[in-house]
Amino acid sequence: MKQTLSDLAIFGGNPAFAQPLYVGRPNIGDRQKLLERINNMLDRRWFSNNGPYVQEFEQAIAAYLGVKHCIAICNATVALEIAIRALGMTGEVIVPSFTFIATPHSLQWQQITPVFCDVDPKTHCLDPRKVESLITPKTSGIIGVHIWGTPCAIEELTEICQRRNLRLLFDAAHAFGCSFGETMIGNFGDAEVFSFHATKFINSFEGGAIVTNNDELAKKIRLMTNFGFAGYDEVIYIGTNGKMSEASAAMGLTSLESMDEIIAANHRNYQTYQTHLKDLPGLQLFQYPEQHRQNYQYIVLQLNAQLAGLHRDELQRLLWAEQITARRYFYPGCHRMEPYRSYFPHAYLLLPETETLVQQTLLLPNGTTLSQSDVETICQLINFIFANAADISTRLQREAHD
Ligand code: T4K
Repeated sequence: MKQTLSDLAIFGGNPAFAQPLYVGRPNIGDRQKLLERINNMLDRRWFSNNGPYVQEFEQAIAAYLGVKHCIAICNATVALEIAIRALGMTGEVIVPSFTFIATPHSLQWQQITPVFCDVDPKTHCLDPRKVESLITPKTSGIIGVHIWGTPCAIEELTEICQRRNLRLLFDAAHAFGCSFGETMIGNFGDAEVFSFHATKFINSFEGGAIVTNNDELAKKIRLMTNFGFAGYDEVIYIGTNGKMSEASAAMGLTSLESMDEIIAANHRNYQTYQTHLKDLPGLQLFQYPEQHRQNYQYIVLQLNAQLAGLHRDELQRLLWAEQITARRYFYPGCHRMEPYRSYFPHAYLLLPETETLVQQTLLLPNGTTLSQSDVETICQLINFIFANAADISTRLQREAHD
């Protein structure tokens, strides 16, 4: 418990934690079950190319989501690239800039121009009211991102795409286990893409999946994922190698079996953060909408420096010194990263809400590796920092000048 400013690690005190706490610490699930699966895989000597674990993983996901087709992929970035290509997107595609760089890169990688659209400050997702003015004769589609697992404006984007004859893909990298009302994410647009990267609440070390209810599209995606092979020695399509390995699927299956416990841990931590971080000036904890199912993976703070008396970056430095590696997702915004900042140096003018969010958001650790007492310690620390915000900020600035 910190009593004076000198107790803060940044000013020479002992860090609150002996070991670093991370945003995106992997959940493992039942270790024995995983090792058993890996052993079976070794015995079978079948490591990739649509092996039994990959098939089981795909079936489990499709059944859980109530979706017709699931194609497991080596990661979500390649999954996005394949889905974009299979959907025939070309020219320009509208995307948010407030997302992980993989979203626009998956377009630019195949010479399609990502056109950045601003987000709704409440949901942090694409603002459908700002989408239509960005549509040009070159626009072939929209990629909505369910950021933090919150469904983006699915109905509005679907209506726009139907009316303007555009393809609609959802980057659901954050949204496995989440719903839009009663319907699971995975059932919307032309297709949706999940990530099972190590840092996601359900992980397959590296991994992703494309899900769709469109039979033709699913067939095309399967071919594209395996070089276009329709059988031995028969290639009927342009393709790449997007296959998931058996080891990844073994981890994915094991992770799926622990999904309820992982969500319960995330939810419990989220509620504890909620209880202890309310009423702090200038600080908001992102509220998950009650009407949808959530995985509660991301603990997203939004800090208004003027009201708090402390900038988000100062809070991040203070927390890192205490071994809490809070992350500034998605700073500085894709439009301010290369190659986009060179291509569109004035993009920020159309992205005021994104510009605010990238300056204000800070993510805190969550997941099964975090105990209740860890969360309470983090919250006590943040409360102490806020109670002394002005003094801390002054001292940080003075020390920076010394
Ligand atoms: N679309 C969206 C909206 C996404 O957020 C992402 C990925 C994608 C698409 C693409 O999905 P994938 O192609 O990756 O399947 C991390 C993840 O690598 C990335 O998957 C994720 N989003 C993004 C939000 O976060 P970085 O660059 O921040 O990773 P890194 O190495 O800094 O690690 C994040 C944290 O996790 C650190 O605090 C350390 C901890 N960590 C990480 C790994 C890999 C561990 O404790 N153990 C580990 O094994 O991107």
